[in-house]
Amino acid sequence: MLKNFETFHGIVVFLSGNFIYSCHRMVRIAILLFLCSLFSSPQDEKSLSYRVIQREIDIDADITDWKGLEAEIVKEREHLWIGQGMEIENWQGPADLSFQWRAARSGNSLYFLFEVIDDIISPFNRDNTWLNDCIEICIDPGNRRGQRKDTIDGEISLKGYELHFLPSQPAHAFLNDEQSPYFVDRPQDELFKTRWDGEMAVRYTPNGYIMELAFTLPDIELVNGIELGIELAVCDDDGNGRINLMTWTGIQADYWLSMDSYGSLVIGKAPDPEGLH
Ligand SMILES: [Ca+2]
Ligand SMILES: [Ca+2]
Ligand SMILES: [Ca+2]
Repeated sequence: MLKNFETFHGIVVFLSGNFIYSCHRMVRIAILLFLCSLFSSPQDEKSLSYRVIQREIDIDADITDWKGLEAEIVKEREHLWIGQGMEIENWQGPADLSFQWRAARSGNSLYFLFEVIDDIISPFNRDNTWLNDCIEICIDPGNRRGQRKDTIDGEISLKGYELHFLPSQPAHAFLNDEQSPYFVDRPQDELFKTRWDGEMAVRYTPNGYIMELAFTLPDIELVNGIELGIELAVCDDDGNGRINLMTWTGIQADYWLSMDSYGSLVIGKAPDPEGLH
C-alpha cells in the first residue's frame, strides 16, 4: 500500500513538474514574442496602399473636382520624421503641420492634391528646397524597392524619383537629382512642363495652402493593375529653417535614398468580385 502511494505521489510530482515547466516555457515564449513585437523593424509593419482611380482634374488650385475621392490623412505624432535637428518637441500639433493628400489619374497623367495645414508660410530663403516649406513625392516606378539611385562608372543611374515642389507663388518643381541638387535658385519648371507634361498650382488658405499637381512619369505607361512604390512628405519652415517633416508612412527610413519602406500606389479600380458586375 505504502509502495503504491509512493508511486502515485511520484507520478503526481512528475506531472506537476512537467506542468510547471510547460507554464514557465509558455510564459518565456510569450515574453519573447512581446519583445519581438516591440523591436520589429519598420519593414515588418503593414505597408500602406492607395488605389488611384480615373478622374480628370483641372490644375487650377480649385479642389472641387476632387470631391468624393479618398483622402489619406497625415496628422499624428507617429507621422513625424525625427532626425537632422527635427525633434518631436518641435511640433506644435496639427495646426503647425499636418496634411492630407489624394491621387487620381487620366491616361498616363497622375494627379495629386495636397491640402496642407501650416501656421506660417515659409519665406523660401533657405538654399535647399527641403529646408523650406516643401512637398516631396518619391516614386519607385517599377516597385522594385532597393536603393533609389546607383552610381555606375561615376554616372548616377536613377531607379526612382525624388520630386520636390515649393508652394511659393509661383510654385517651383525640382526633379532630377543627378542634374540639380535641389537648390531653390535652380528650379526645373521647364523640364517639368516639357518632359513630364507637368502642371502645378498653389493657393494659400487661412490655415495653410493647397497644391494641385499633374505629371506623367517618363517612359512609364499607367496600365491598370500596376503598382508604383511611393512616399509622400511635407517639410515645415516657419521662418527659421525646417523644424518639422511628416511622411505618409511615418516610417523612420532614409526614404530619399532607399525605396524599401514606400507604400503603394495601385493604378485602376479594384477588380469586380467574381460573378458580380
Ligand atoms: Ca482643380
Ligand atoms: Ca508650421
Ligand atoms: Ca511653414
